[in-house]
Amino acid sequence: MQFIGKYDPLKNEKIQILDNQGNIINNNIEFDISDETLIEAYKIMNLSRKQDEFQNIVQRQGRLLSFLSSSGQEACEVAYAMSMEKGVDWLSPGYRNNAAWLASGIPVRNIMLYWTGNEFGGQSPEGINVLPPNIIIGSQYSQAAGLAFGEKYLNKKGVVLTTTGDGGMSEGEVYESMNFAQLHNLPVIFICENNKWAISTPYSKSTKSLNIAVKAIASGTPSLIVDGNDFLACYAVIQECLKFCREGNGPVFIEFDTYRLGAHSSSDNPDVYRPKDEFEKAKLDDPLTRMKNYLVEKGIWSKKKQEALDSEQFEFLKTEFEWAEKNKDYPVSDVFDYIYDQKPDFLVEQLAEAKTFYPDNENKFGGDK
Ligand SMILES: Cc1ncc(C[n+]2csc(CCOP(=O)(O)OP(=O)(O)O)c2C)c(N)n1
Repeated sequence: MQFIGKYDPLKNEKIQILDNQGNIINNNIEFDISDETLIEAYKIMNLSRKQDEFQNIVQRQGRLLSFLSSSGQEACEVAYAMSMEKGVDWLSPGYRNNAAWLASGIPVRNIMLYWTGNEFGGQSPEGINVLPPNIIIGSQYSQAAGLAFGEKYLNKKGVVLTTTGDGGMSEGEVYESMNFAQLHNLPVIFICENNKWAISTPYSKSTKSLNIAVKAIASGTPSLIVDGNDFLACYAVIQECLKFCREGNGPVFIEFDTYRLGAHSSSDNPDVYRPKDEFEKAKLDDPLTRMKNYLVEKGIWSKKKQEALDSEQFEFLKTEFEWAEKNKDYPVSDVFDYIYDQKPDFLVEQLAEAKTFYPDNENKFGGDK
């Protein structure tokens, strides 16, 4: 182990390999990552950033209901999601995890469908163990602990990853989940993507804690702070944490120190609450620029490759969105069908009433079934 138990959150120690220019500044950390994996990771990071930009445009045209972007948080999200073993490990996400969804194999079209309001988009394809996006802050932590209990009880090998924001770390449920997971020695990686803002509440107004990672210590859970905009550091730490959990050592907590470069959601305007100089400073730490510089310096990326990638991904996003738009309608019964095994009377009545408003919707496609 080169991280767990070695870097002390009580001393505010943070794990970092690359500086914000993409230069290696910590030669003491060993990491094993192939050029192919680096390029694959960078392409997913770039796709997620482009998808955020694209979705912003179509949302403003009224063609998407709403969405929440991952801009700024791509490095840590791609690092943890691409490290999961497909069909074995699980992700219990929040709503701001576009880059993680892509890296875990969720098709772009499904994500877009979700943001058009079609619930089918929240279902993972066969073999991809990702729960639907969780809007209730903190509850994804409980679900992760429950899932991990199931994995252990059934003698399966899966590690469960879950993630919330800095604001989410003030929910009682996150402590309860860590306490439960530690008590039962469960294979869970609890993640906080500390992006410094909970809608318009700044980090300084949501906690007086020394940092977020120390909040795990009270439950007995080992914790680490990582530069969340440094893909190499995030990847190296995740590899160790997955191994730690697989070897039966119980849960671990990671605080990724990052920054939300976009708005909270497509309904939000951060210019009214976020200090301009803070935002300008944060842009200098952009994880994509850092990774690109590192790859160029390594001789495996170039301006030409970047241009080709940008236009290829833009075309791809357009095609995916055309599909999502064509398939966005769903039967009205979808809204009522997945809550109770036996619909209570009041829902039966509501469904009948809703059908009179949307008489043509029952045969709508509703996704790639
Ligand atoms: C239990 C609960 N309370 C309140 C909300 C309303 N809400 C939606 S997003 C948000 C802020 C969350 O901030 P943070 O956890 O830092 O995550 P971020 O959006 O920055 O990724 C709040 C309070 C909610 N969804 N769930």
